Amino acid sequence: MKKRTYITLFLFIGTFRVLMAQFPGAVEKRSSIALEHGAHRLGKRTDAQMEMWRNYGLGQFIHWGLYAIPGGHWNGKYYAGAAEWIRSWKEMPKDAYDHLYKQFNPKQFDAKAWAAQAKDMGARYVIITTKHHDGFCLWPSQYTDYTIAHSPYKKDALKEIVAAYDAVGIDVYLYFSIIDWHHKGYRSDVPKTPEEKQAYEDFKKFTANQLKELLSNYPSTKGLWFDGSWDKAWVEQAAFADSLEAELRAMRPGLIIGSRFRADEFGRRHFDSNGDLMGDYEQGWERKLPATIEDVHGNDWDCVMTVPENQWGYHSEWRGHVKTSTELIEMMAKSVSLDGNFVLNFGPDGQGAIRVEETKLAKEIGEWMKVNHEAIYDCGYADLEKQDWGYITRSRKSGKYYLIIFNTPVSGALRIKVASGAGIAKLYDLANKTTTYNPEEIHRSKVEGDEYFIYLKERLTEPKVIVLETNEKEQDSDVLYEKAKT
Ligand code: JFZ
Repeated sequence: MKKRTYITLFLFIGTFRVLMAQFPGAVEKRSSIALEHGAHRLGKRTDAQMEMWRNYGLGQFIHWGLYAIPGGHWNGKYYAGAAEWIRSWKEMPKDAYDHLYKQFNPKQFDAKAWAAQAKDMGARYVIITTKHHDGFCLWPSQYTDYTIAHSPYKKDALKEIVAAYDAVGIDVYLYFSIIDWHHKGYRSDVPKTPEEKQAYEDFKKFTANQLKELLSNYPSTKGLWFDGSWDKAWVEQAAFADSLEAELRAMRPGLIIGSRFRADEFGRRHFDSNGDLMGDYEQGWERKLPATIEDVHGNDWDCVMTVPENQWGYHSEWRGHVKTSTELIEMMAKSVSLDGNFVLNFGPDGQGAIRVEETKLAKEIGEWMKVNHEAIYDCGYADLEKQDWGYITRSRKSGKYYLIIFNTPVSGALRIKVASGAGIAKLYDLANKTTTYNPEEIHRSKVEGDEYFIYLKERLTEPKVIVLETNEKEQDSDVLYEKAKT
């Protein structure tokens, strides 16, 4: 290549990188292949229902099913996996598991108490397991007998849960596993013989029927949270899954479905062969968080999190690192600061009771949320330089910034860099609005005009929020929104 070509190329890449930097979440497209079953939309959804989802901040996950009865043990032996997977353990006789429904009679189950606790914690949406991998249905499905209707409990627990959460204003999303260990036609490997193929067709029809049944039985449902969609047999069903998704969306305009439902025609999951997200939000942040805004590629996303290492569904013996409420609050703050929602999992026991450890965490998170929810609800990525003392969120509605402080520096100086030329208008404690920091008194770096240092008088024992209002011209939320788009 000639020297001039090099220079042109260099300038071109330079310009491209500067342009990309304007859109922190933007991702370079890897290629552009014509896909029939890839992403059907580029960039975020802009409708009101998705905006509602985006603004939740905090959600609750509930894993509840037959696995709650053994609670991670069988015959006195401890199962080291996640408790809801116990059926797949060599020590667990399949037949014994498949008869557990005859014991499902949760005497302490009180949907209203669950909903009240979730409300008190500050959750604005709930994801509830309607059917996990074992295939047991928490609702009286007409397409199988393996349901709660045939348990001694008899009643429709899902209906009670949906009604209770609806009543307190928490939006309901239904978890549904494609994997179904109970259905005869279910396969993980691609079916080969004509008999197997026919059985799998029956399974597909059954899956579609159940999903339509759920949406028509529980019309207040805002979305579906899919799982167990990684098996080869299902990954091959790109065309079927794509048309089923379209049918479900047509049944309920505004329905929200994440990226863990279907693959494209080349077997790519979550992101299609062009690198574009399939579904309304990225559903791959499971028990982990993105490190930077670049990691989320300008998409909506949720993080689902367990308290210990060994349970989604109830495990009577928690092991591994058990997270504290402060750690969970930090994960929530980090999620929101990176434009995502944080969803904390609960695993009620076989009697339907939420264990005391989870109740305590919910209460502690709720106490913090009562004072500080403004920094979480309706907030997202702030587009200010990341600081080591914690996380910055910004209200999509008011444009206010929230400095959520977790680590007080030894120097006591909290650095903040506002948008160029913006200047600080107001700076005050969220918990105690009378504690204000006078911008004239806080040290302002002479080197860079937009850099400030706030000196805290106290050492923190819990995360604290400082509200920052700048002199930026009033931006409407569309402008804020545009910035995060790819
Ligand atoms: C799945 C289930 O197998 C599990 O029982 C639980 O319901 C959880 C919420 O979802 O487990 C997964 C799914 C995806 C990943 C990890 C565990 N993942 O993408 O890393």
